[in-house]
Amino acid sequence: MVKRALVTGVTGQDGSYLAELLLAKGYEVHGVVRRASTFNTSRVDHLYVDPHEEDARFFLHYGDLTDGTRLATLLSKLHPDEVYNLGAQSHVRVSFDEPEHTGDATGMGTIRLLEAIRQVGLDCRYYQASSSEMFGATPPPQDESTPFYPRSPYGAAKVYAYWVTRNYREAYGMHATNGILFNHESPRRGETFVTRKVTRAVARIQAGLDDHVYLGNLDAVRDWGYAPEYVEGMWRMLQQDEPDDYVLATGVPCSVRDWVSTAFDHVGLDWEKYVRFDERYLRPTEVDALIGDAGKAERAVGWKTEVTPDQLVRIMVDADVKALEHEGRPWIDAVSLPSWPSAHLAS
Ligand code: NAP
Ligand code: F7E
Repeated sequence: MVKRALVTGVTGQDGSYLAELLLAKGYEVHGVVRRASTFNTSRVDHLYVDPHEEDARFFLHYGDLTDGTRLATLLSKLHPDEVYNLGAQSHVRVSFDEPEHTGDATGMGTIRLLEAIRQVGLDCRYYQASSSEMFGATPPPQDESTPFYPRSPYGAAKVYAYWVTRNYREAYGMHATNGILFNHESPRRGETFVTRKVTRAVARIQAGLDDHVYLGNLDAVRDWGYAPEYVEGMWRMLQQDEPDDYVLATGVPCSVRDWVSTAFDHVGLDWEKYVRFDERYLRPTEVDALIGDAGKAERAVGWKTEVTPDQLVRIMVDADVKALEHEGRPWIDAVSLPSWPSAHLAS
C-alpha cells in the first residue's frame, strides 16, 4: 500500500524538503498551496511531474489554513495517512505588524485542520510544526518540560497551536504529535530571516552588487540547524506507535554576530565594513537566547544533527554565490527546471 501524506506549507522551506523526503520514501504527496497572483511554487517546481502521467505521485491543491471548509473537503477527498501542518505566517517580526492574521493562520489554522480531521472521521497521524519561539523568555537550555513564555504574536499563536494539538490527542485519542523545532536553515530559507539575509548579502557584496546590509540585534543567540535533517525528524516522529512531543535542536549556541562574521570570513571579507544597524529590524520584545536539548528525540526516535553551524554558514554562502552565478535564479532551479508546474494545480 502506498502511503499518502497531506502537507500544508508545502511551498515553504520545510515543506519542500519534506515533500522530497516523503517522495523518496515512496509516499504519494499532496501539498496545499495558497492562491497567489504570481507563481509561488519555486521551491517544489523540481518535484513536478505532469499529473496526467501514470507515475505522478506529487500533487498540489489550492487551500488555505484560514478556510476550514476547504481543509475538510481536501481531507475527505484525499484520505491521507499522515498530515503535516507546516503552514503558518512564520516570521516573528512580521507577526508584530500582522498580529491578527498571524493568530488566524498560525493559531486558528491549526484547530481548523484538527477539527476538520475529526469531523471527517479520518484515522490519520498528525504532525504540528511547533516552535522554540514558544519558550521565548525562559532561559536555555530548553527541552520538552521547559515552561512557555512567548515574546511575540507568532510565539503566542504557536503556543495555542501546541496546546490544541495536545488537547485533540487527549480528548479524541488522535495520533497528534508536536515537533518543537529550534531554528533550522538552508539555501531555501526565506530571504528575510537573518541567516539567509546575511548569506545572500555576502554573495551580493562580494559580487559588487551591494555595498552593505542593514541588520538589527546582533546579540541574540540561536540554535541553528540544517533543515533537511529536521524534516527527517518530523517523519520519524510520526512513525512512532504513540504520539508525543519532541524537541529538535543542535544544542550549539551561535549569536547573530558570530553568524555574520563567519559568513563574511568565508569569502575573505571583514564584516564590520559592510554591516550597518537599522532599528527597523528590532522587535518590540526580543527572544534573547534559544538553545535546545534534543536528548529525548535522540533516545526515542533516533534523531541527531550532524551539520554544525559553521558548516551550515558555508553551505548557505556557497549556495547564494552559486545562485548569482546562475543569473539570480534561485539555487534550487540549478537542480532542474521543469515547465510551469504552477499551471497544473489540481482543484
Ligand atoms: P516558511 O518557509 O515561512 O513556509 C511557510 C509555509 O506556510 C509556506 O508554504 C506558506 O505559503 C504557507 N502559508 C502561510 N500562510 C498560510 C495560510 N494561511 N494557509 C496555508 N498555508 C500558508 O516556513 P518554514 O521555515 O518552512 O517553517 C515551516 C513551519 O515550521 C512553520 O509552521 C513555521 O512556523 C514552523 N517552524 C519553523 C522553524 C524554522 O526555523 N524554520 C522553527 C520552528 C517552527 P507561501 O509560500 O504561499 O507563503
Ligand atoms: O531572527 C535577529 C532577530 O527572523 C533571528 C522562524 O523560523 O525561528 C525563526 O524565528 C534573530 C532574532 O528568526 C535581523 O532579532 C537581527 O533575534 O531569522 P529570524 P527567528 O525570529 O528566530 C523560529 C524558531 C521560528 O519558529 C520562526 O518561524 O536575528 N536579527 N537582525 C534579525 N532578524 C531578521 N529577520 N532580520 C534582521 O535584519
